[in-house]
Amino acid sequence: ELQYPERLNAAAELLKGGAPDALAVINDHGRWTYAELDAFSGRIARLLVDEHGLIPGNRVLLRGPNCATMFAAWLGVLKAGGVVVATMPLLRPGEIATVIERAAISHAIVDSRFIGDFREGVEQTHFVKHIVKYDGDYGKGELETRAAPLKPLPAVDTGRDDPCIIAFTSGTTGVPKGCVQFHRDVLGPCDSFAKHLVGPKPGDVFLTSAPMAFTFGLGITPMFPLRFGAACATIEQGGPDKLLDAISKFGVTHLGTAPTAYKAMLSQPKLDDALKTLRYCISAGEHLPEATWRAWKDRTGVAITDGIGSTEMMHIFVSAAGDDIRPGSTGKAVPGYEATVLDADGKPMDEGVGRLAIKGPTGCRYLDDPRQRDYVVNGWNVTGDTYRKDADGYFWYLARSDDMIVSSGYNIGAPEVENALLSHPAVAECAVIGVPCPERGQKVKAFVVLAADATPSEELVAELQGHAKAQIVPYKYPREIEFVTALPKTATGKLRRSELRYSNST
Ligand code: 3SK
Repeated sequence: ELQYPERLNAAAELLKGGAPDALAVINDHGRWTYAELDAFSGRIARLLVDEHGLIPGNRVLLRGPNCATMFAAWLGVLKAGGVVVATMPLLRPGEIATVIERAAISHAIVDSRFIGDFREGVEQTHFVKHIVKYDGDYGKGELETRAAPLKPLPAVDTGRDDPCIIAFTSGTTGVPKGCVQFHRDVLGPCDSFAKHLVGPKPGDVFLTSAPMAFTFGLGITPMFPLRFGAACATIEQGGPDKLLDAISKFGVTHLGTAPTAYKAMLSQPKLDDALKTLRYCISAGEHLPEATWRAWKDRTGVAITDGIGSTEMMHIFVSAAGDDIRPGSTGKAVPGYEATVLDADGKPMDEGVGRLAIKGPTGCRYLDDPRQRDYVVNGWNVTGDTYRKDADGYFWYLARSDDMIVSSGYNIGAPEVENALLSHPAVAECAVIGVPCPERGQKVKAFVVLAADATPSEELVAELQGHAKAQIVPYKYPREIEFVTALPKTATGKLRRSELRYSNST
């Protein structure tokens, strides 16, 4: 069990992870040591407290891509005892207004390139009294200039159970929910998943395509590297090409990104250069198809550590690394967590198929939301995923609980069909849903984004159907295939099958 002292400030703890002159952040604009990040975040805390009247518990919205200034702002808010609400840089004004209202934002620190939409969002609300702009890491914006002459504020005396983050879910299934995390919840994933499965150490360089607003990204940079004295590399946009460039440029050793990015990087010649330093890969955010895991291992020699986590639980709670990996399985409960599957009556089973449920050092605390009672049941955090637990405690993903297709009485997990299609070279991405069917109740339909060199045709439909039948039990093959140019996704890159279901519901 993870034990933390009653008085705890997560930012101060993280910054103790590295030697003062060790590298903490690196990007196209410069390098920052632990001492510099500590001082910069202390000055931002001073600015917020002395000049903007921030008191512990105030909620501070952050808006901008990952960079050293963003990390310093995040640490600065925590040092000041504030509560960070990091937002996806691409949120639209109406979505920003929802976050502002729900989280009762009083202060905001905004990258000046993203200020327009932000102000439009603010105008729709009665909150946000203080807005400070910064310039990414490009130069001397308002935040940097005003903070520069100030004396760094030491971290205020916060409690381990004081809120320090409100993270909004990405909204795959409806209105985003605000998840409240305490100071100890920032350290928990570092001291469970990161410590036991990843093992960061000084000299390592971490990179992610995910912004801090997605807690998967927040863990990869800056939480995990800082806790263990390693460094964070940052890029502003996380496409496969940019990831590969950054890996080579900054000597990245540890990468955390989504399955689609791993698949896309496989076809890039730049991958060879990246492999000079890259030695640890983490995948989350979506189920990692076994085909992608195997292709990545064959091409790079690196066995991706797959994991499932949630914004509610802060980070990954089921995973496996190294020799413990069983290809196709997400893994076992991460040390510190207990994981089970629940039967139809909500009872934990030793093995079998059911809803994945978790207990551990982190847990769901929705901000004023009745959906809390659906997520936490009898002390278990009940995820929306259906898994099979085997006798060895390994969890095998079947589907999001609402992605189960029932056709002629057979249960068909959408990802299983997607995995089969993805192993065909003509398929770049795909999504599978059940659509109404008079004979079968539902039938399997696939939406396919073709690889650049493939052309849609009736023949290709038949070929893909035949390919699927050869990979999985034939009754699961997609009876209908539609070629599309893109799939609907959330801001964090999760597939929105619900949107496809909605537009195919009649
Ligand atoms: O989607 C996931 O698996 C995940 C992982 C870590 C943190 C947050 C999330 C949603």
